[in-house]
Parts: sequence; structure tokens; C-alpha cells
Amino acid sequence: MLPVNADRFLADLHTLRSFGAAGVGKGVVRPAYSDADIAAREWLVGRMGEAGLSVHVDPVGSVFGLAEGASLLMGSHSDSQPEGGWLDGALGVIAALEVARASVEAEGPPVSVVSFQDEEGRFGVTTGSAVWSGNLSLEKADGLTDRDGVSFAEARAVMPGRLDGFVDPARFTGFLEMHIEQGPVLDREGEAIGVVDAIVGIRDMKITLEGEQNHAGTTPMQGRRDAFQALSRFNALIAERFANVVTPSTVWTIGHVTLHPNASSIVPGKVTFSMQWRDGDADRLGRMEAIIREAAEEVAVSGGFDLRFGPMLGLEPVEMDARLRGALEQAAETDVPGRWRKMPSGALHDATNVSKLMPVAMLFVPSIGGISHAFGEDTAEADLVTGLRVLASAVEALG
Ligand code: HGY
Ligand code: MN
Ligand code: MN
Ligand code: MN
Repeated sequence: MLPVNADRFLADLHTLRSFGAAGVGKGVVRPAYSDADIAAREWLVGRMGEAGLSVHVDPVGSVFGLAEGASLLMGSHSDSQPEGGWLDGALGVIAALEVARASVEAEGPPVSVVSFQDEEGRFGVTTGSAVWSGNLSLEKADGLTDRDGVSFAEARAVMPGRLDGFVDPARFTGFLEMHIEQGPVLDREGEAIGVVDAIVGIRDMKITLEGEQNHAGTTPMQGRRDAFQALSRFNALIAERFANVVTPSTVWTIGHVTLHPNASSIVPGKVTFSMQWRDGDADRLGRMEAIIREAAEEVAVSGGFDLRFGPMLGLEPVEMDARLRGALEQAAETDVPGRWRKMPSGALHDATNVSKLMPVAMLFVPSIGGISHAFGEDTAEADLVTGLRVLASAVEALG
């Protein structure tokens, strides 16, 4: 196996955690293009250079450490959710860095490293890798806004002088992404490794319902056009209608709501909310979209609301490459015989976009209690190191 250095890997992982650290033993606040994210990317530029890689920052701020000639590409993202865990994304970047560094030292197979920008969707869905892969045009991305109204175009201008054009994907032979599972399965089953077989698809859009703002004391219940009540009704309607369409692994989330003007004594006049749904079957995603649009229309027409749908973003479900996956399975069976499984990913990953450009595969390590997208996210140190070893063995086998 490539002589990876577990102590150096863990030390780098903890250094990356310090950028945007939310407190001792907690997660990080490091959304795309925040000061903490940029500082972390500057640090990564330095670490990649020290590892003997040539650094390239693309027009959206994804940071590449390039090996010479044709190579595998490995990595993930170093931006976080607005309240994120310390490993989501970071683990894949630092594991890739350690494998690439060990490979340079031992004259092993060339490995390039990447930290994609805005995987966590401050602007879009996995924006940095979506733009690189062509799943999202740069022009459309530039027009997307975050929840405070800042545009992607404005935000990505914060890394001036470092923006070197897009990296030609033809130089890479495949992409490997290590990640925490972010769900409960491996932890519950006492297993050390998950080898991903497929990643679910997603649809995501903003919906606005506008009624009438008025006095909460004097406006009779009858005849109110209360935006919060409209959202409640919509939420109940879709849950009822999805029941005929979904499977136990289908999920949907209204995760961000802006209620206007959001005050106790005002009947709210307007609500804008995110509607996101995920499933492994693209047809089912389409049937759910039809239900969502119909339910929103129904609520709007019957209650006298103006209805607006924002642009719908989406990624299709994808399967992992058999050869790359096989190398990970073989490495897992050698390192932790009988303590690994094949499994789908219900979280999205940069690998979905990269699969448009080259073969991809993914490796999971357990998440304690299945917690992620929360400060409490964590993984046992021994599991982090097992994942690193399995990744390094697979890279060596792939040559
Ligand atoms: O939401 C996701 O699945 C990813 O972590 N951005
Ligand atoms: Mn992630
Ligand atoms: Mn995430
Ligand atoms: Mn992810």
C-alpha cells in the first residue's frame, strides 16, 4: 500500500477544521466564499504546493492540485453548510491530499486533488462541480442568488488573480471521492466502509405565495390571505398526494422559509420557501414535481394568492463506475473483511457532476449516530484512518 501517514492526515484534517470552527468539539461555519472558506482555500493552495502538486484555481474558486500528466483525480469540497459538520467534504479533500502526497514520496501512481466550490449549495446544487461538468452553465450559475440576495457572479469575484480558467477534464482517468456516510447505516451495523453503488437524484426550487398583509387583531379569520396558512395547506396537500408515489427512501424537505414581515401581530402577506425532493428514480422525481406544481396552484387559486416558481435546479441519479468501484470493494474486503457493504447515497456529492466527465466511484466511512449537516457530526478516528488506508490501497491497485 502507498505509505500514507495517518498522523499527518489527521493533523491536516484538524487544521482545516480550525477555519470557521464553531467552538471546541463542534462543527464549522464555512459557507462558500465566506472569509473562512477563502482562508481555508488559501491554506489548501499552500498544502497542495508543498505536496509537489501544481495549483490551479478555476473561475468559480474550485482549487485543484495537479499531478503531471494523466492522473486520477480525488477530492470533494471544503465549503460547509451554514451550520455544518467538520468532516462533510473536508474528509474527502484531506484524504485525497494525503494519498497524493504519499504517492509523490513513494513515486506511486500520479494523483491530482480537488476541493470543489459551493458543493453545499449556497447558490445552486453542488454549484462548483456542476459548472465544471456542464450540468449548469456559468451564465445560469451567475444569475443564481443566495438567501440574502447576493449573486453567484458577485460572490465568486472574491478570489481575484487566482482564477486560471477551467481545468481540462481530459487529463484525468477517473475520480474517487471519500466521504462520511451522513446516515445511520454503517454505524448501526458496526461496519467500517461503504462502497457506493449509486447516488440519488434531486430537484430543488423556490416557491413564493403572496397574499395580503394586514392587522392580526382586526382582520377577521374569514377572508384573510395569510401566507403562512397557505404554506401549511400546501405542505399538508403534498404529503397526502406523495403517499401514492413515494418509496421509503424518497425524501422531501422545506428547509428554508422567509415569511414576510415575520411579526406576531401582522397577518403575513408573503412567503418564499425552498422545496427540495430526492429519489433514486428520475421518473418519480418528475411525478413529484407535477404534484408540487398542482398543489401550489390549487392553494393559490382557492385562497387568492399570487404564485411564483423560481428556476428548478436538479441532478439526475447516477451509477458508479464498475472498475473503480471494484477496486474500492477489493481494498475494503482486504482491509476489513466482512465489515463493509455496498450502499446507495441519499446525500448528493460532487461525484454526481464529475460522472459526466469521467468514471467515478465513492467510499463512505461511518457517521456516529448518523448525524450530519449539524455541528454534532463526527466519525471515530479509527474509522477515518481505515477509510484513508482503503482509498490508498485502491489507488495503488488502479495504478
Ligand atoms: O445536500 C447534500 O446532499 C449535499 O451535502 N450538499
Ligand atoms: Mn459533502
Ligand atoms: Mn453536505
Ligand atoms: Mn455532499
